[in-house]
Amino acid sequence: MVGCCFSCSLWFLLCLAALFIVSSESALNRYQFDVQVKNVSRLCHAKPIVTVNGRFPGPTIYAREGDRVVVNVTNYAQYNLSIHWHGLKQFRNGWADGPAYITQCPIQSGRSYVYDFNVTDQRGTLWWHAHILWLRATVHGAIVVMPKRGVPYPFPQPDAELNIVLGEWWHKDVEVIESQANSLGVPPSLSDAHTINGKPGPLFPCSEKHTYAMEVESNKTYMLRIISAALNDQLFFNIAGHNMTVVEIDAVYCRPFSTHALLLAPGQTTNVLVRTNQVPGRYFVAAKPFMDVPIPVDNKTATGILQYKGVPNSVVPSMPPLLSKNDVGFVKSFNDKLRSLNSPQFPANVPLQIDRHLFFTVGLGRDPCPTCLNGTRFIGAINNITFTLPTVALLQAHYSRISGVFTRDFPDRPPTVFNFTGAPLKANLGTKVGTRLSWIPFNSTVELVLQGTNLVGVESHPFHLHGYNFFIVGRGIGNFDPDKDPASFNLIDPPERNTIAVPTGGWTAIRFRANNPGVWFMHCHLEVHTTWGLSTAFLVENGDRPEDSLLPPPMDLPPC
Ligand SMILES: *[C@@H]1O[C@H](CO)[C@@H](O)[C@H](O)[C@H]1NC(C)=O
Ligand SMILES: *[C@@H]1O[C@H](CO)[C@@H](O)[C@H](O)[C@H]1NC(C)=O
Ligand SMILES: *[C@@H]1O[C@H](CO)[C@@H](O)[C@H](O)[C@H]1NC(C)=O
Ligand SMILES: *[C@@H]1O[C@H](CO)[C@@H](O)[C@H](O)[C@H]1NC(C)=O
Ligand SMILES: *[C@@H]1O[C@H](CO)[C@@H](O)[C@H](O)[C@H]1NC(C)=O
Ligand SMILES: *[C@@H]1O[C@H](CO)[C@@H](O)[C@H](O)[C@H]1NC(C)=O
Ligand SMILES: *[C@@H]1O[C@H](CO)[C@@H](O)[C@H](O)[C@H]1NC(C)=O
Ligand SMILES: *[C@@H]1O[C@H](CO)[C@@H](O)[C@H](O)[C@H]1NC(C)=O
Ligand SMILES: *[C@@H]1O[C@H](CO)[C@@H](O)[C@H](O)[C@H]1NC(C)=O
Ligand SMILES: *[C@@H]1O[C@H](CO)[C@@H](O)[C@H](O)[C@H]1NC(C)=O
Ligand SMILES: *[C@@H]1O[C@H](CO)[C@@H](O)[C@H](O)[C@H]1NC(C)=O
Ligand SMILES: [Cu+2]
Repeated sequence: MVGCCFSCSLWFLLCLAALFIVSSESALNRYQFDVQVKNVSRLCHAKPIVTVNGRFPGPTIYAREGDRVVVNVTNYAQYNLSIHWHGLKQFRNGWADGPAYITQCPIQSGRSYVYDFNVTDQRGTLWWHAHILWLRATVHGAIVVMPKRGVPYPFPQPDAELNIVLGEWWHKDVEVIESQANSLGVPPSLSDAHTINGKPGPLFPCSEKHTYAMEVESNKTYMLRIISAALNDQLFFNIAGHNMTVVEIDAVYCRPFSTHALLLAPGQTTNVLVRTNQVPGRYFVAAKPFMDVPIPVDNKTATGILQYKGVPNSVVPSMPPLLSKNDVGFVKSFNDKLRSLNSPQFPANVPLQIDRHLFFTVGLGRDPCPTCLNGTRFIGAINNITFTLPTVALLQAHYSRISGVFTRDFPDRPPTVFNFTGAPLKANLGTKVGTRLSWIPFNSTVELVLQGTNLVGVESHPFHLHGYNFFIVGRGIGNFDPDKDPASFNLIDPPERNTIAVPTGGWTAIRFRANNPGVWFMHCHLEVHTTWGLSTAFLVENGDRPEDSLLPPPMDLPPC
């Protein structure tokens, strides 16, 4: 009896061990990325664009949680270039993060660099993109991190999965547009189309071949992995006749909820389940911008088609009800529904004791520019500091103790307190220009309030932090009140993500534990604002132990 029990439980333990071995086995996923120029045709025009492996969008990276990913990026284009793996935490491994002049010097024409990283403790939909100039307009693609083998999703297993990458398309060369706008100090021209998997759809001319169609079978559940690779526009996304169940944001499972539309800021990802339970037919899928202030925006709608199998192409698809450009009511209710799953398996480890309180004003301004059109140029600033990229990568300067590249005195608070979101201050206030980093001791808990400003106008700024996810514990309209607002923070199940849109004329409070040593860029993910200097970086110190310290740089790290 005892023996039997013993052998039973031994057998059980062996089984468990076998299971553990199976689920902890990690694979090596190798990719070759040839960055090359290719002539691509859209909207009746052909133009050369920078691509990876000649594809637009580029190839998808597949991995499982725990895997190692090795990508040999070879640059055959005329531009210096680097690639960022957006949302991958790159624990101790900033060398593989990718933002040019932050964690590495760019890969020069004709050279290669091997990005080598582990996908640790995260799973879901992320993406990769060029992180220099405006090259990410065409140099981007999906990253799909599957759960460990044998570990199910915390929601019903979908019958199939599809990736949907939203983007923006310009007739002209984006690099010409960017450099002309910069030399004149004015905003660059708006995109000419939005795209769904690289295609603008039939609302645009010459689009017969340029419409993304996803064929589906009736009565199945599809998981759509939706990525916003747009440069300057936040996008609504919906499907005619079908609701979506949101299950994941920025590669973090969330509390599921049903919705008829989504909002994605540039850089964000959202996984949804769609049940194909409608009359077999053809249904438009639409992406159009959200903009709640009178700032010019590319207001055109990209469409794709959800096509039930067997339905002929002659059937005219039905259009979903389009949200109005400034539907702040929808945006608020959508954001209110976003919560962490906060299950025993996926707890929301929100920092409760805060070591460091940061208050950053984020917004636009104007600085003198004698050579510009109006004698001034648009700038972005955080705490009145306009970030300038160095000519030596910050991470290398930090690791090799090269002095004179940056200072670590980024202020915790703005120099002056004013009515941040009050009447527009049209005056040319000017900013300090510099490469100043916010210095954070290892493993500190940080609360950062991002406060929008109205120095030339209010606007929603989607902020992205490299190296970390963070919890969005609070947000509001107007000025953050440090005495009153923390009382309404959600410290139980706040959404966790890597990119968050600070509301127009308002603030957002985020929390994270600084347990990943290195230099981590934080910036507005509107490319136009990053270009203007709406960015900064955190310098997170090493811990005491070797395993809490930055790894040494790889041998092939590109030189400047
Ligand atoms: C791209 O295609 C257009 C139209 O077919 C053509 O005029 C142009 O020469 C091509 N450019 C290159 C670099 O192949
Ligand atoms: C990366 O690719 C280039 C071009 O194919 C090749 O020359 C180089 O040897 C590769 N690097 C590694 C480490 O495989
Ligand atoms: C990836 O994981 C392997 C195995 O644990 C380890 O040897 C390697 O150093 C890790 N690489 C990085 C870049 O963290
Ligand atoms: C430049 O100045 C003119 C005249 O004051 C004004 O109308 C225009 O809007 C300004 N342009 C920009 C980009 O600020
Ligand atoms: C889908 O399910 C509905 C309801 O269960 C059923 O009426 C319909 O026939 C099914 N359609 C197909 C194509 O199986
Ligand atoms: C979508 O959800 C709304 C609100 O719950 C509901 O009224 C509507 O009937 C749903 N539509 C479909 C096609 O299920
Ligand atoms: C889109 O913007 C253009 C120019 O900014 C404007 O003329 C047009 O009326 C707008 N269309 C819609 C549907 O808002
Ligand atoms: C800030 O400005 C807004 C709008 O002009 C005004 O409603 C608010 O009362 C001002 N707040 C303070 C503290 O002055
Ligand atoms: C920002 O800094 C500039 C230059 O030091 C100064 O003139 C300006 O008053 C400051 N603006 C604010 C809002 O603090
Ligand atoms: C970071 O701090 C937390 C809370 O004090 C502690 O539990 C954890 O072990 C620390 N992590 C490291 C790597 O020191
Ligand atoms: C590429 O980078 C190198 C080294 O930083 C620099 O000398 C060169 O001018 C850059 N080329 C371009 C086209 O920007
Ligand atoms: Cu911005």
